[in-house]
Amino acid sequence: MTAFESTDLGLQFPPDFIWGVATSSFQIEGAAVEDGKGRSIWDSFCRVPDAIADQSDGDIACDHYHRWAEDLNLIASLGVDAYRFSVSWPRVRPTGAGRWNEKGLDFYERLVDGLLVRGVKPYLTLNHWDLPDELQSSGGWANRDTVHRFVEYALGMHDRLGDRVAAITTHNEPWVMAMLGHETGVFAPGLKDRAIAMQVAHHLMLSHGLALQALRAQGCKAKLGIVLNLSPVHPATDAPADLAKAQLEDGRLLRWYMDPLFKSAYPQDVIEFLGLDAPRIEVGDLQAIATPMDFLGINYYSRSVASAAEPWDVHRSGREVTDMGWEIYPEGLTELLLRLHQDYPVPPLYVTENGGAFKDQLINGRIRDTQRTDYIARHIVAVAEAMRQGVRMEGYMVWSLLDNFEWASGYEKRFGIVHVDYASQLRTPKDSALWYRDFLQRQRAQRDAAATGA
Ligand code: GCO
Repeated sequence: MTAFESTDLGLQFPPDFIWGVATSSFQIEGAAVEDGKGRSIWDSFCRVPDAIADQSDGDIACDHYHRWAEDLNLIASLGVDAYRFSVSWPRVRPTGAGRWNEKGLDFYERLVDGLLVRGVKPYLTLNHWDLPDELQSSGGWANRDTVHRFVEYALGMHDRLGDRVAAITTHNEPWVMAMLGHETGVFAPGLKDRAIAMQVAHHLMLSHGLALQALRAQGCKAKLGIVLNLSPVHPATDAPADLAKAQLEDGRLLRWYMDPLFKSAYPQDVIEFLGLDAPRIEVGDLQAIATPMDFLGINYYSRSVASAAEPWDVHRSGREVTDMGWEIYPEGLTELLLRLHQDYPVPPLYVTENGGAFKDQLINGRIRDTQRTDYIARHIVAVAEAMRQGVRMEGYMVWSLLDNFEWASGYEKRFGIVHVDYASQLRTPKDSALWYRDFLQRQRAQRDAAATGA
């Protein structure tokens, strides 16, 4: 038995702390060309030979577009407070400009209303990577016009759902879209050009700020924020070259996004490193990016280790790694949250994603995924430790509700707390889901007992 087979971590979170589960549109919805949906850059990228490890695509995925009601029942059965999902931009506005697609909008209306009747708060993300393909043909995020198309999209979704969602996130992980999509090219749209990648990063941040301003001008009541993937970057050794590498990586991963959001400036050391690859910035852009937010979401999976000579071998630390080959390093989450709290005037923080891929075995209808439970529990403890040291935290969400399309890894990596049999689309809650449910039940019971003074 692992330390966390018990549901009592000896922790009591504040009564209004938000517990949730997260997914994203492209990874679960399927129905790639149904009801008027346009193609996204991920639909196209999946057709590039060898772009996806198992040569799969998002055409069916978890078939959530049709099974949404069953999935909402699953979510409700876990007893979570919130569900973080994303809207597929090309489903609601097929070419990213011009005509809106009523059937696509209806789907998200059903989803949001379905959450509300089940007592679950909708946390809506506008951009979890599936940009309309049509916009990519005119340069995608590298084209400044896309910034304005995004603001229109944000306003359109606000018109439809702004009165019912608890929170709106502009972008999920701008670093991933910019760097993996445009510098290393392992994600859609698959470009390999640093200057383009940095311009994309800037336009993503600019569109975030302008969307916030436009939404507020419309009287938006939902909380507004952005989600960043962040990690502490540790030098492999104390050698000056490793220290310098760690400093630069920290600049490119964390400060490149946090500094403009909270200090209205890009980090000077990174600008110098980029030289001619630095983005074009217009007057007023940095002020727009620094528009105040109601929350900041952090996606945390592992730490990062910088090594100047050769790539860091993750097995050197002797720690367990997940099926993604990511080192399990929960104390890195405490370290990261404390650092954000100390270095920046942050709004309340959420862990908007945290979880692990492991090799699950379905035996007699049961998945004993103790490693995943252990992973989640240890990271919840890490959040509690940050809070004990003074960090303002508002919520924690598990990635992911369902096994799903794990981008370039296809369906080979399973992050769900609920198992999906892709042939039959049967959902089976894993032991980690049952643990999470019981943990939340216990939190609520303690909360109620405290409230009645029992
Ligand atoms: C992410 C993505 C998820 C991934 C998860 C695991 O935001 O990086 O939101 O889509 O599936 O991070 O790699």
